[in-house]
Amino acid sequence: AEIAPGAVHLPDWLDLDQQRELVVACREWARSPAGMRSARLPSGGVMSVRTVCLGWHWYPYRYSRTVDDGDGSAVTPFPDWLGDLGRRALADAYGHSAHGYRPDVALVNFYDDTARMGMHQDRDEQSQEPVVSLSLGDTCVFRFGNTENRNRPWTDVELCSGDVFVFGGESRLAYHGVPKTYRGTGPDVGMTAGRLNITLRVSGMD
Ligand code: MD5
Ligand code: FE
Repeated sequence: AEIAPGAVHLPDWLDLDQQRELVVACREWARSPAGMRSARLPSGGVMSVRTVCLGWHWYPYRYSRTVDDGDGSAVTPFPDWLGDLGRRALADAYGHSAHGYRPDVALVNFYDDTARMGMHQDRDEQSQEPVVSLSLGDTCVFRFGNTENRNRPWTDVELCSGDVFVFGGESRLAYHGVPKTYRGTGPDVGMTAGRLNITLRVSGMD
């Protein structure tokens, strides 16, 4: 379903085996030296979401090759198979080949049922290429806003385990957030609780 120009929701795109394999991979990435961590904002606040990055390390509001806001360890590599998955998702969302799409960053976000992500734009990438979002575990409310400001109008969409959402074109710079995650709503994909979101992005850097 196209929610807005360039914003396409593909419910139940990943089968349960693919979801389980991604959960296993996330668990492995979370154990890497760069680990799952709550980013500290310049305001002094700490994000309630916990994040591990692949390819490039994101921290508010830039990318680096090493964990510059932590122990300086190397960033976990971005695996080729994840780029392949992103190209398939993009092709299915837009109905044409995406052979030129080369994501080199993944942000893996973990939400427990108290975590929230406030309305924001993703503008730290030096590329306007689409973002591919994969959801695993508990269902959340994803709030898709407008490109002007963090206020209404917005559209609330429930994202469930296995759903894909692609944000490109006019929607690439829309404000968005995650106001709610519903505890205990996910299928059995190897997580005891919470939601994992994997976003694939093109950093536009070398
Ligand atoms: C999440 N993560 O569910 C979301 C999925 C983040 C973040 O927002 O910054 O880590 S990414 C959703 C997204 C990306 C780029 C553009 C738009 C949405 N959009 O235009 O709505 O953890
Ligand atoms: Fe975002």
